[in-house]
Amino acid sequence: MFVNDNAGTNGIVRLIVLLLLAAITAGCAQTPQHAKCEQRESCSDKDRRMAWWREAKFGMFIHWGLYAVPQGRWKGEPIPGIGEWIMYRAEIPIPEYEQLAKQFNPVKFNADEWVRIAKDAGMKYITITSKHHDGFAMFHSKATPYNIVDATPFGRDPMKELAEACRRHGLRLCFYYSHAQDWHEPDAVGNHWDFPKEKGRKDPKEGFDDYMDRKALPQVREILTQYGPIGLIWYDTPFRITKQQSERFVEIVRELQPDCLINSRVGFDLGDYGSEGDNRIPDAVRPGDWETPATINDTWGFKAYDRNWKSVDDLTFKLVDIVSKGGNYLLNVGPTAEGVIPKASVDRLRAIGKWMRVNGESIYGCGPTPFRTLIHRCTTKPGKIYVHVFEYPVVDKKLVIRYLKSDVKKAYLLADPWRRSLDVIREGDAVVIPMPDTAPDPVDTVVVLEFDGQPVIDEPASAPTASAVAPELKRH
Ligand code: JFZ
Repeated sequence: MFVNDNAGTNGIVRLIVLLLLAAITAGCAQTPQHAKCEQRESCSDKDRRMAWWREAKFGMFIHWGLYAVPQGRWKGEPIPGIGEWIMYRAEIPIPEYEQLAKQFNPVKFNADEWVRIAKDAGMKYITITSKHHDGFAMFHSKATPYNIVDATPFGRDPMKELAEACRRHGLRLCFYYSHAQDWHEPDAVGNHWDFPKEKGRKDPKEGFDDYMDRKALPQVREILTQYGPIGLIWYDTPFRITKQQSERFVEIVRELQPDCLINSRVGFDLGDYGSEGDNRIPDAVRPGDWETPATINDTWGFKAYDRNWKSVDDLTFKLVDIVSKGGNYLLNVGPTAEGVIPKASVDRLRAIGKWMRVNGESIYGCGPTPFRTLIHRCTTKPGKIYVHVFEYPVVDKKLVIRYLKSDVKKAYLLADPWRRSLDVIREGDAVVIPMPDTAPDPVDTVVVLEFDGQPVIDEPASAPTASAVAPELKRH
């Protein structure tokens, strides 16, 4: 049909506007995580700041402090609960707990070794406790002498050594800082055994602003100025603080290191990304930027008698499960008071690293599964689906991927260095791939499906739910 000039011009203008809009939206939506962009800043600012973290996917959490000295026991008695809470659980008076500093001499601490352990596991960042709830600074602080350089025979600043080692090995260093709870301070939150007025209180803490001005903010300033660029500040347990107080903890980071990320536990939903409840993995894909902080056994800080180490299978499954749902995995180790990461942890991290060196492509920078049904855990890159096969042998030596409408251009195993094409058979709504007799990877064999453009998924509303069809969920 012949279109008159005017309409044609309008049409072209409209088309250009639409294309521009589409391009802008596509730019922002490249990763679906743009959803939480704050109104104050443009989407691209947030995306730019988040980029390294979205790529990294896997980080090391380290809980290390004076609590590693008693390692879960006080006066000969095992204290239940997580190791770094021993002061609280055993209601240890401040003067007694302070004595631990005199015994803290981690002569075996070697920053390069720790960073290498993280790097060999395939982790891209390290988040370490610069100050936990016990109030003891694991870095050189001028705000209070209650810090590792001034109060221990060790006399070194491990955060400085870690910062240098991270720079050498190309990892990002990030700091945990307990901003609200500080059991060493009468004006902070938490210590009700030395300061009985604290017991049972629910209202915002009187005097908290003084503690902030005297200790917390000066120390956050120190960790943001003494150690070079910091990847993120991991605040925790924002109990009984006001929105204004949370905002000041945000502002100081923005002022000193505008690119430094902040986790949601700063309070009042002011962070850049969400930290899930500890050790919790959502049931389904969760939009936005989030991470699961989790321990490798049942404690964060070292406890001598906690030997409930998760298996390599379990840890690898959790990593894939989290990435397939759109999150990051922040996996914790608790070094000893000598400065050693327990061998059981190192062994497991090394095994994950072995898997990551072959299969890291299916983790780093990956988006979540395109499927609503989690029959297989899948991760994605543009034009690619990585199908993770934990259950081997697959049924009838075949991998069946249902509800896949698009045709697969090429399928291959990440475990195959030659990336030889696998047969792909179309059977109704499913794609069927005959698999080798024995598992190419005993932990998780990754099958890559390549497509022309983005794959189209067609899942009927009646498709079975995740729990009904994911045997690996039951296994772990
Ligand atoms: C906190 C700390 O109290 C703990 O010692 C450790 O550092 C951990 C990583 O974080 O504990 C929490 C905080 C939040 C939740 C659970 C435990 N939560 O939201 O479920």
